[in-house]
Amino acid sequence: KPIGIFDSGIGGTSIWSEIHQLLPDEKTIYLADSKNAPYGQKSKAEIIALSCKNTEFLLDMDCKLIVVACNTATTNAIQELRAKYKVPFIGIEPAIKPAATHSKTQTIGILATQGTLNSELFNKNVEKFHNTKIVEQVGHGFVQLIEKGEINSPEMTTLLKSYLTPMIEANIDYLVLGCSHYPYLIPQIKKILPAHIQIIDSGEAAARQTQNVLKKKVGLSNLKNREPLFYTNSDPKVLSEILGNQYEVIEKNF
Ligand code: DGN
Repeated sequence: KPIGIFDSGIGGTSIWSEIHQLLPDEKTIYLADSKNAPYGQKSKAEIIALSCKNTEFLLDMDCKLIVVACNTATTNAIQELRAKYKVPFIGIEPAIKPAATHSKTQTIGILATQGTLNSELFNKNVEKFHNTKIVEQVGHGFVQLIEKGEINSPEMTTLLKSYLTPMIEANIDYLVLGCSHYPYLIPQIKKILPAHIQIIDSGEAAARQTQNVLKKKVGLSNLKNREPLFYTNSDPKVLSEILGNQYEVIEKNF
């Protein structure tokens, strides 16, 4: 059976690619709910409803495990998803722990959506690291630009500079990317941040956790056809481009 992966758009492909690299024998189905992106400013109830809709689409395709490749959906809806459906769910959360543990300046920066930074799950996690100063910044505008394929636009550079400059001034030595869209901005971010500031995202950890759960609970794949499938309810071109135009993208109204 396949692994199902969804995000409020194309950003979760950053998580998909880590999973695909670590588990090349697994068949994956990726669902981009770009029509409803961004989830970042939606209410908790709306995020739960959309996450259920995405999950049901993937369950109809017989997925054995679901990866919620979206911090906003994880921090707002994963408890409800786990309570409602029988399959295991892997979520992604901002990697505060490794950043706070390794920070020498005891100051770290986090970029995420409003929905993630406001969530109870995120705030409970942050409370554990009260010795670390956490400079929070909502990535207003990032998801919309990435969904339009404008990763390297001058507008993006301006936004990045305005969000990162106060973090540099606050003396952060780790920057946590708390949204699955943001790893696509790493080359741009590296041009702005001084070299000693480390950037952390959650992709690799999510892939390792997926592997563990498959081994312990669900079982590894024995499918012959492992070609990944990609679905979107918006313009397939943008999803196709972010995947390096290597895969066919299926447009479906869901
Ligand atoms: N990719 C989503 C996340 O990780 O939070 C955010 C996208 C959005 O809908 N704002």
